[in-house]
Amino acid sequence: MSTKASFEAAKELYEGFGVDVDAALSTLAKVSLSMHCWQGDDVKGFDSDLALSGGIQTTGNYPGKARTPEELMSDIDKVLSLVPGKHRINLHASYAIFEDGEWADRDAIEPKHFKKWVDYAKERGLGIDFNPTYFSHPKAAEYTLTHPDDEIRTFWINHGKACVRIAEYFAQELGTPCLLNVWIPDGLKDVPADRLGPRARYKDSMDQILSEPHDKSKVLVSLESKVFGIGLESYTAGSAEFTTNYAFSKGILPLLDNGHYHPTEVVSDKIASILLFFDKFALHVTRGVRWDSDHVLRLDDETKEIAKELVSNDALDKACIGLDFFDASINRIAAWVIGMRNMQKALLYALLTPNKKFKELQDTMQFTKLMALQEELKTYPFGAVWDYFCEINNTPIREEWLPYVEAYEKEVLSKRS
Ligand code: RNT
Ligand code: ZN
Repeated sequence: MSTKASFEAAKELYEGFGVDVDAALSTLAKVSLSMHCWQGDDVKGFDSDLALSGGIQTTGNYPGKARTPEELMSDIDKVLSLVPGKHRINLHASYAIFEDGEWADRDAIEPKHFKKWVDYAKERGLGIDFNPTYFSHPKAAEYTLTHPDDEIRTFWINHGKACVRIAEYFAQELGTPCLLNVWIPDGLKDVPADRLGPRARYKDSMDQILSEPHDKSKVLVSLESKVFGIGLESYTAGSAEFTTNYAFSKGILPLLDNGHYHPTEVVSDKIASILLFFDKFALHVTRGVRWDSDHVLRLDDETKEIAKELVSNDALDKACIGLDFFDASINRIAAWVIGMRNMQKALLYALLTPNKKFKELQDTMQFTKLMALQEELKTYPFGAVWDYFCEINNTPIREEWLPYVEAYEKEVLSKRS
């Protein structure tokens, strides 16, 4: 049976269940995901040869990682050709591109160091999101925006300000707002003597960064929380309470990374509360396995539940959906493609749910019917609708994307040493 014929049959079933399938497809086509550049090179960047620091860790040494901007751009192209829809790329400051022996430290980077990225994005019609890089740097050996030494703290404040200017440049050049997400690793391995001091300094540092003039409709600043990092198990200055309260008080966005909470806490349950108090917020969708391991996103229950919260609460316009994982143990292009397609599948799955009808069942306390229908919906022919979405968006259906990655590995990746 053709993809179209299977789709038509599936559509009939979903419509019988009260789902508008055409609306689901057109809504999904409009969702741009922000694809993190750092899956391509194990979060290495181009501004130094230092090992990854900040309590985060990539594991594995699958061959073929991108070593240059050209390689990374070519890899991103390959991924985007295998993912339906139009997306955005998410860069870190450490991916500045210096030419002719030039180099600038993090506090002195300028828009011109990202011109090649802008050219790249313009040619492809992509938006760019951005992140200051508060790790993998000699001055980030201990603390950054919470540093007790004013000189070092000022260096990192200036880095944040430089990034505000660069984010505005991206937004201006590309005609789409740039999400500028601040995450710092600052914390302690062992029981703190002072929990307040570092947080007070973090607050002051953020105030100073935000005082850098910028157009708030173009630069959307977000603050990402975390519960712990490797070697920073006992205390993280940027905890969930710190970042959410700070974001609320300053009118910036909170960013929720679903690897950054206690293991039984779920971001899917936090979204509704965020929605009641913020106009916009950001997500790093990832998969933590026992810890903030940043495994490749699978189509698992929590990913589906996050998507359901976004869709059923009409929040697709309010959420900046970014991905954040870095797996060096498998083909990195495949890792990206799997994660991106899974986020889209989760959204489609949510869009193919009669959310309004289910809410009504909840409100009228028809819990038996609700459970029965929720469970039956799980075996509806979702795959036929997903395949059709891929087909009409000119991307391979089902596992047909994999041979393209295998060919790219043979022709391109295997030649990188
Ligand atoms: C780290 C945070 C942060 C980073 C990236 C590289 O725990 O999740 O978002 O993963 O900025
Ligand atoms: Zn993150």
